[in-house]
Amino acid sequence: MPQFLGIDASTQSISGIVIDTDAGSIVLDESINFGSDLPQYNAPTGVLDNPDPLVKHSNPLMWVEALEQLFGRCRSNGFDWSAIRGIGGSGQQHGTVYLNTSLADTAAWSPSVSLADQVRPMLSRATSPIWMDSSTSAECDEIAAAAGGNDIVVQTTGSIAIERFSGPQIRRFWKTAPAAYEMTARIHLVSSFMASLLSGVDAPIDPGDGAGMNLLNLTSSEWDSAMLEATAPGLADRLPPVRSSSAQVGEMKPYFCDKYGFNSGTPVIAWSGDNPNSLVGMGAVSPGVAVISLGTSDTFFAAMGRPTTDPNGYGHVFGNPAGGFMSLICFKNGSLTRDEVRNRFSLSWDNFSDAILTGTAPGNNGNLMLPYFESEITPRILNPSVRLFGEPAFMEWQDANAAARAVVEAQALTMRLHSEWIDERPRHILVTGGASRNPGIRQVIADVFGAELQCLNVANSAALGAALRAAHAGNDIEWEALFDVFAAPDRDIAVRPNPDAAAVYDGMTPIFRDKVAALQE
Ligand code: XUL
Repeated sequence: MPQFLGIDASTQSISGIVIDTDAGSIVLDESINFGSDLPQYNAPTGVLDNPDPLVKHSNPLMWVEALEQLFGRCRSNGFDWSAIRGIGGSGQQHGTVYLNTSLADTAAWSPSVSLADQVRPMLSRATSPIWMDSSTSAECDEIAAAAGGNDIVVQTTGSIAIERFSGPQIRRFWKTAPAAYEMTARIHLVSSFMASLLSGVDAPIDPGDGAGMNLLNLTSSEWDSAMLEATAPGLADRLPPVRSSSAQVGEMKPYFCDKYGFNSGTPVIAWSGDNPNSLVGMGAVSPGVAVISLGTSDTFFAAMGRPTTDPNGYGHVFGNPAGGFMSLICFKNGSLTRDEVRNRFSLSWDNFSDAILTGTAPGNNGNLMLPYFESEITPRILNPSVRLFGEPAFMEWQDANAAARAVVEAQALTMRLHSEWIDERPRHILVTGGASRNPGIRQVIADVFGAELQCLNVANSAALGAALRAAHAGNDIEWEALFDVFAAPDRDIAVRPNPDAAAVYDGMTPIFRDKVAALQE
């Protein structure tokens, strides 16, 4: 019974999904939460406290320890890792890990010492900037200027220079800690760092995640020497190579075989970013369907026939792990923002859904929220601000029903506005992520886009995509065969748009856009 493991190293947790391709079933779905399972790291949502609200870092040792907990907990619960025939992975995008040695230089790790203790002395930077960080505006300007302008940066890399992308983050490290930068032998993404830990080689970066660095030339799929030069000195020597998403990077390191029972020789496939993995996990690797992923960040993405770019600079082009390209737009105020509103009124998720579906109607009686509890990526808002417009009870946070609908309508309207640049209009939209289970949230998205929404049975499409990539790579299993079994939408929960809502949202979209523009001024 061939089984394949997909691991998702995300902002708030590390999860593993195991698929059995003969049985056509998921045989393991387990998660380690940084807040509840690793409270000693003081990062309940995976992010370390920092006095500067624009700085968002995590502790890479927390990720290492969570990986071990995942393997250890499943084994204690009786799961047999020796059945695994291939391992793929997914990492939160853009985050960087700084090492004073190449991971390939490490001697055999001792199974009697924790991995975190063995990795600690290898770090040349104790913390890792992650995708939520927006502290690098100056570095973005410097990189764009050195490269000849953002028009060139976007043509070359698929995105303008953006605060959370790895290149600007690396430049800031070089500027603020030049001695530590000098001592840095390797800079990995979260994805390639995790793949390196498992395989004991310096794992490459794939074009799916590599395109989120402002360093990869999209046409050649190699590091772009002009972008490297514009970013930091000596960067070419510090980056791992770029290789295809389906490349085998190595075999499971003896440390994991001895300690947790993996077979020696188990292939480790190149890891990719969480959004490229989700594209695979949703079975959406060909143009024509769009995916909305509702997680810590909300994202909107789709496979692209040709790599067009966003004239407003918000959207990105990444490598599609199944070949070609994908679009991506990222919204930072995702699940934590929905939670803020829900917690304010002590609503359960069922109450939250009922508030939307039975307590309010499309358009929310004119009540409208700008829900920027955190600084925002799309649209760009560096000074977080929450604004309420409409009826007095709503504006005084006294109307739970209107507040629940307002936050979700604002999120969906933002997605609609900022996805208009993508060439292919989706035939339908697939939704994934924790909040895709919520009927009220699903209905608002279907209504705002005027499109049918379909859901999968698996909430964590990034981990599933990583497992599917492991099954596809080198195993002669076609994508379509895998998608038919593992990524078939659940027909029972297809959501049709309410025909009366279209006119309401057509009218509301420009009002919302103008209020956001006023906030940005
Ligand atoms: C994508 C992005 C986020 C992270 C979340 O560009 O920044 O979706 O990948 O893990």
